[in-house]
Amino acid sequence: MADELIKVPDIGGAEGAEVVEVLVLPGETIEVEQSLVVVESDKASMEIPATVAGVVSELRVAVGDSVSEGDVILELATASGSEGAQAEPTNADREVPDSPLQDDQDTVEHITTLSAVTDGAMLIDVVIPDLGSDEGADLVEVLVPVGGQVKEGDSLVLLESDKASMEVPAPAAGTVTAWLLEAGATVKEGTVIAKLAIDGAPVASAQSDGGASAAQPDSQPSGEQDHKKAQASAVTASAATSEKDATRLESKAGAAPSAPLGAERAAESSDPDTVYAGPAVRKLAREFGVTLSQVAGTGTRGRILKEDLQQHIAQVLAAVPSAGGVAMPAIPEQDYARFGAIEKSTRSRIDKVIASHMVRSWLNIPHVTQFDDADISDMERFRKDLKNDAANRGVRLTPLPFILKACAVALREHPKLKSSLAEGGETLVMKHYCHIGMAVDTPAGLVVPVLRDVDKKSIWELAAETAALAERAREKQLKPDDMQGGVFTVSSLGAIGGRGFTPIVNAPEVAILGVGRAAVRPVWDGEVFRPQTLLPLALSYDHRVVNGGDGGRFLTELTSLLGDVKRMVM
Ligand code: CAO
Repeated sequence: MADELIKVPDIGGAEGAEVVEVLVLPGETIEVEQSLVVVESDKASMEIPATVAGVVSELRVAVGDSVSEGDVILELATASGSEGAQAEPTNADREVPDSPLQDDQDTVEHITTLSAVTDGAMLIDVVIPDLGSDEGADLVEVLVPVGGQVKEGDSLVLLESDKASMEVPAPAAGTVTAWLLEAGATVKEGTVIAKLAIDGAPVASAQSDGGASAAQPDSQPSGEQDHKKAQASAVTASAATSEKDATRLESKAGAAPSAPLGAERAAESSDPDTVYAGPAVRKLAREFGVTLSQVAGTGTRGRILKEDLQQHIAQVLAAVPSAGGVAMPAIPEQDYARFGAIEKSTRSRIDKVIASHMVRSWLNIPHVTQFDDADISDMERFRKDLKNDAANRGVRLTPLPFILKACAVALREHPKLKSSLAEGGETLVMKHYCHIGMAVDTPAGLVVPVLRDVDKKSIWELAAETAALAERAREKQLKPDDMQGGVFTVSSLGAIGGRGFTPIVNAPEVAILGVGRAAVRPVWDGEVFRPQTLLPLALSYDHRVVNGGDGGRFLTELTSLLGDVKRMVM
């Protein structure tokens, strides 16, 4: 081990640049080129990177300090000085060994020794207790910053495993002097996570007034004064940084599925100073009027990158309705494992495409759904009479081809229901063809192949074609062309069951028919109840194009056609 001083490099001749952020903590393992502090001058703002890898043994600057070229930023314990320094994994990247940081025993000892020798403090290790399993747990949130004072039993960190979430209490009252791990690390029973200077023992930050933020280095003996000043300011810097760190950990946890506590705090925090982001990002956020606490950071330890901000702005813009209204609030993520066993699977491409298509239709189209029952008693008798004929032709004759044919005829009479809006709603496109989409339930998800020229085809042709298209859909044999060009959609859940549902219009179409399960029901004919086979129908339409009168007339026409199938061929 050797100590290396990291100094302010040439920062463009700027004298007295201000330290606006300290990005590392004492005890933290850092890589070559990792940003250590951010400084800002009249002329520029820049992040100062590490020239060697190692463990931060002492911070020499704090937020608000003024620095110039050559000033020492921090002291780094390196493996063998700068020549031998290699990029080491960060804590977040490192798999924590069974025994507390076994692989880094030297490092831990070094940190302990440094603290003990320089402060003369009585430091104890904060160790992960028995977790009730050998699996280990994720450290999801650090609840106390460096310099933070705790009472015995106060929670220090939040852990989460597959089975449980738990807080680790302070083993004694005292001051947290260093965190050895950070959020994202995996811990097991025995892992040392922090150093605690127990009450009554002197620590740099506690010696003056017991607080990390009000150290009074002037009261120290003169021989130690400079060092203590640096030490006190280092702890102050750590505390300031760590408050940010705690906040960004909270923000990160808020974004993660597993920390409602953090989520609440992140939502409450609107103080831009407690957010972990560089000056360039802050400037950009100011320009766009973005509250940085609402942006999820994907940089090291949750640092907000320029790309995060750009993505946030893009998402906000996408969520803003085109005319007035409010942005749609996101549904908060949940950690379902907290309530019981769960299993996750990746959604199929079809599922994801359909989901986004549904959201688009649902959000863009003012939906109205109208219901009616068609008396298909005659149609069902006719269909059953044709059973043998169908078997001879090798087709299965279900109600669907009749429904499709009836729709084609009704659409001919009511063409508005097969139109589409164009040019931002300025134009209505009327179509002189009648291709109808048919929703098919497949193991891979919902698909909607399109039958061409339904108005020109016979019931037999439609029966053969629906069966063939449904089979190709289930075999994943459909081509993109098979699913394009529809003017109207029929979604039949009749074989599956249910009396009715409100289908979502398949944009840019303006109407869709939902078909429920037919059943024989008693219907009053003015003198007696007669049994009728009733087919429940639900017509959803885009109210920008189709009004209630149009919808009602179309549905009446449709039920009438299904009630008297001879009319379909007229
Ligand atoms: N009422 C009562 N029985 C019905 C019926 C209805 N509305 N519709 C169909 N049936 C009967 C059929 O007559 C057939 O019985 P028989 O063989 O005794 O005649 C049986 O149910 C099975 O029919 P099917 O499902 O094989 O054929 P279909 O032509 O009715 O439907 C298809 C084909 C592809 C539309 C259908 O299989 C399907 O996938 N439907 C689901 C559509 C869907 O998921 N929509 C929801 C979209 S929104 O999430």
